[in-house]
Parts: sequence; C-alpha cells; structure tokens
Amino acid sequence: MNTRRDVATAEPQTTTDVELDFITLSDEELEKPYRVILQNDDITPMEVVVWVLEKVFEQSFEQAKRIMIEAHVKGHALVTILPFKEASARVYSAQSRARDMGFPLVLFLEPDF
Ligand code: TYC
Repeated sequence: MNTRRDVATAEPQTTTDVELDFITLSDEELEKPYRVILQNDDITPMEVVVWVLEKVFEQSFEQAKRIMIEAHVKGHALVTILPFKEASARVYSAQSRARDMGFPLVLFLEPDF
C-alpha cells in the first residue's frame, strides 16, 4: 500500500528537467534568405497541401500542384526563398492552418547563404 512515507521516499518515475535554448538573431540575420521546404507525409490530403500553398505562399494553383507533387514523389520540395522573419511567419501560418484541419503538415527552413 502507498503510505505517506512511501510517497515521500519514492524515486521519481519521470524527469521534470527542461532544457531551453534561446537563439537571438540580429536584424541583419533576420534579413538573410532562407529556403522554405515542404516535407511529405502520409496523412495530409493533396488538396489541403495545395490550398495551404495557394493561401499562405501566394502560389498559383498550377505552381502549388507542381510543388505538392514534387514533395509527394521526392520527399520534399522547395516552396520559396524569403528573409528569415517572413519565412518563419509563413511556415507558422501554414502549419497552423493544417493543424486546425487536423493534419500534420510540416515545412522547414534552410539557410540559403
Ligand atoms: N503524401 C500525401 C498524400 O498522399 C500528400 C502530401 C504531399 C502531403 C506533399 C504532404 O508535403 C506534402 N495524401
């Protein structure tokens, strides 16, 4: 039985340590170009990917379809190249829209310099 003494002397079952890394970017770094990469997954419907690319990255329907198919076939595709601040805001917006619909769409950034 779990007496008060047992509880007080019990070894913790989980660790509660949290490590946070803070990265500060200078104004100059925020302006540097980043490639926005679309990552394939097995769940997000093709129409949703195309819709997000049209809405968030202002791609034409044809271009959005081409990018989506490239990611679907090759695993990832270049969407656009933007300054870091703009690129990260759009990635956040795109992933939020997908999450709101229940899909795990992922985009990530790569430095283009
Ligand atoms: N592979 C997904 C499917 O078959 C479609 C998809 C394409 C998902 C590109 C994500 O970045 C992506 N439904």
